[in-house]
Amino acid sequence: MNDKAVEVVWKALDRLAIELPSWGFANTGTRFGKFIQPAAATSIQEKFSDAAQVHAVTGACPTLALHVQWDLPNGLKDVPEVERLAKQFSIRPGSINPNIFQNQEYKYGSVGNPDPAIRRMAIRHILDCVAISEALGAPDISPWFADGSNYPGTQNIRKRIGYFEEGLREIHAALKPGQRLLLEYKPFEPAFYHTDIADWGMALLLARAAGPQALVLVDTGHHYQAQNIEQIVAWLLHQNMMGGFHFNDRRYADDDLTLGSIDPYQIFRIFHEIRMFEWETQTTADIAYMVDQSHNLKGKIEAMIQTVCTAQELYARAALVDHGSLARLQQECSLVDAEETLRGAFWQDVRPAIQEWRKSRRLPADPMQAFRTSGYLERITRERSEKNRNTTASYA
Ligand code: RM4
Ligand code: MN
Ligand code: MN
Repeated sequence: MNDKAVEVVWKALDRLAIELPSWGFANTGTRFGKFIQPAAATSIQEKFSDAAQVHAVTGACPTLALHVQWDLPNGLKDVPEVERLAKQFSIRPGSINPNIFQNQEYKYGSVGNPDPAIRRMAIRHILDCVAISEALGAPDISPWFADGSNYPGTQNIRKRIGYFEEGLREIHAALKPGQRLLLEYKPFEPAFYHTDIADWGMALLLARAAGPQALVLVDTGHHYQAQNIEQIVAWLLHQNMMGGFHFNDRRYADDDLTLGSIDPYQIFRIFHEIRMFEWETQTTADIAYMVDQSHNLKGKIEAMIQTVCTAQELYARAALVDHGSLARLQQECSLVDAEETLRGAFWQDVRPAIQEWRKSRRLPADPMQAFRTSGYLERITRERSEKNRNTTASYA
């Protein structure tokens, strides 16, 4: 790789910040049971501590996404504790994730529930999240709605659209300047017949109905098979509606696997759309790059390091696309040469350039190796295994 290419890679890496999910460090499971890891985080303090380890070896993860019900069970009252941990571990609180899917009340939905009292409960919770976001100076609130129905004819789909428009408008009215409401879509699970916000179009229309500070969040695992995700990203960029990502990979459903493990070219193509947009418009897209993975067999921290390094590699490769010549080749409809321009960047081995970047930033050249030799995993395994042994693994 020539010096110019190395410079492009370095510049790209300097810009890429990736947010880690607090829940990605805790024990998670499948629909059939949990497989408990002795080193999994059992408290918000341990989640901050683990995130700090990932940041220490990668230098790319300054923020931690928080799930309010799991991480701030007492809501606003827990803000000082979160601030204390943020300071202690030098990790800032990231996006604030409401939980409108776990309480018994939400059996038939939250903001789309036919019962006005339950809709009120859900809206109130999200309004609390807006206040928490403000108090923490963490401007993004990213709700994911499990709302939907499981059998045809059992719910009035249009009425529920109305409930969402109304509820989201009220939530948007509480936003302060700079705060953003990122609406995540998902076509299935837990609802299997209809999901109230099933795809990017529904998320976009609801965001528009809510107000200008509402944008769309793309979780890479939340699509139908074979859907062209980079085209969705291109549309959202074109509409100025691209708010953020939840990165993970999937083979079948919402598998939450580590990024790029199944299809790295897909993630590369997404990054390419963003870089091409930025090159054409000479702007920087204000996108929150967040990880949402919770695979239960790989070690939590190692899985996170793997995802962050993969994101860096694929982002660096996307940065290597020669936008000027690609634009010309597209204009000329030189199909093979245009495609080869893209593929040529994809097949570059950027790892040596990334290693040099890491060294120049006083980071370990090999983050995984650095983590493995740090002794951290052995220490937390000793400290946490007793607590984790007492965790329920069964859903029965
Ligand atoms: C959903 C979605 C949300 C995440 C929950 C736990 O599938 O991806 O972002 O918060 O899972
Ligand atoms: Mn998600
Ligand atoms: Mn998901």
